[in-house]
Amino acid sequence: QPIAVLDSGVGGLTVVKEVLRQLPREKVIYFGDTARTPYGPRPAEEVVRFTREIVDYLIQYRPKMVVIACNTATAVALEDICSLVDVPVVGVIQPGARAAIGRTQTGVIGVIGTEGTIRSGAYEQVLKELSPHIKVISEACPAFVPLVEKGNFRSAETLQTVHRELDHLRGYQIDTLILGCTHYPFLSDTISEVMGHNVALISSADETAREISAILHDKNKLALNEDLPVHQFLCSGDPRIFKRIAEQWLGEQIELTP
Ligand code: DGN
Repeated sequence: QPIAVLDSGVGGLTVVKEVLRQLPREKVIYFGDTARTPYGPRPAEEVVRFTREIVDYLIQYRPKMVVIACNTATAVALEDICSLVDVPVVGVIQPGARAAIGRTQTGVIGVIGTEGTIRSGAYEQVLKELSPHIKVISEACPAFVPLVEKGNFRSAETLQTVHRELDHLRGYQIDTLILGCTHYPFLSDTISEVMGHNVALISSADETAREISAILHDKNKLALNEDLPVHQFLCSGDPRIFKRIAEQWLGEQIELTP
């Protein structure tokens, strides 16, 4: 039984990469909605509808778990999807928030994400529930996802864009910055350069993979097969761009299901 992973585009591949590293025996089926990316600026109802459509589609592969590897969709659709399917559903917000609380010394946590994620206040709510005195500085960075979807991870344009969006965050005492969008780990070198290397970057991808591992372990659902699985990748937009970015990021050839 595979783990179903979905995102608005290539961002969820940051979660997949960590899952493959931490759980090499697990088979993944991935759906990137590259034809309708970005989700960030879309109204919440629309993101909920798209997420439902994708989960409805993926469920035919009989996954043992559904991972919403998109912060924007997690923020608005997690509860809805939990009531829709009868397998565990994992979002990307709780794991990153928990890791950030564990890491901060100054008590000031920065959160960057899409407009949809920041507007929802989901991180702020979870962080304050975990630790009421924490100070949260949130910032939407709408220019980042289009850069990543073009495969533009490290260039003068990327550096300039990251400076423009993040420079003013350096005035606060942020020592921990949550990359609250699964696309952002593609830019983490540049983000770290701009924020300063003493600011810890929390990737929701790494933390979510740990959570997936813990849930499968608890439920005794870890894959035990001897052979390494063949993963399946699907996208709704241009398959060539998706394949190029996926292979570059994952460091291996992938099969793209038409
Ligand atoms: N990867 C999605 C997220 O984590 O929010 C965002 C992508 C988008 O569509 N803007």
